[in-house]
Amino acid sequence: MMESLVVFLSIAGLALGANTACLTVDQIVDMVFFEADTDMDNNLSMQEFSATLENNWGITPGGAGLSISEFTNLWVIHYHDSHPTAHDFAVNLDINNDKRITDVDMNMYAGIYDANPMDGQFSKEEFLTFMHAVHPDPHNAGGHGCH
Ligand SMILES: [Ca+2]
Ligand SMILES: [Ca+2]
Repeated sequence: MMESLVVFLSIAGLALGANTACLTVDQIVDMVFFEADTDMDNNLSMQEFSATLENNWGITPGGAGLSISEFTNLWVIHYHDSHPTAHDFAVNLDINNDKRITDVDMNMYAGIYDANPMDGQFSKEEFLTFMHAVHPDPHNAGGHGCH
């Protein structure tokens, strides 16, 4: 609990402290887990994943989800990527290519990346693999644009 709080505060400090502070993909994943891993077992159950999608992003089962630009704008506010980086991320997330980010996309990605083991939850390692694969950030730290 304390450890997560300290991680979060240091990340929040980074995010708020300076416009030039980029979050790495690893730091974004830490933030996602801080917000979404409500039982703090370092795994995102699909219930936890669905709850954060619904509460933070308005992505509900069977719902309309977000347009690419809506998702991009929300992502920039949350995680301080540059607009082009966030936009490319949104386009990659739209795996069924219907120009919307919906639970269909999220479920497809969960099906791909909940793989090691396939146990109905995202370990942090699985989520990192997912984010590194889908986020346009080159794999080196701080390598992407931010605002
Ligand atoms: Ca959990
Ligand atoms: Ca889609």
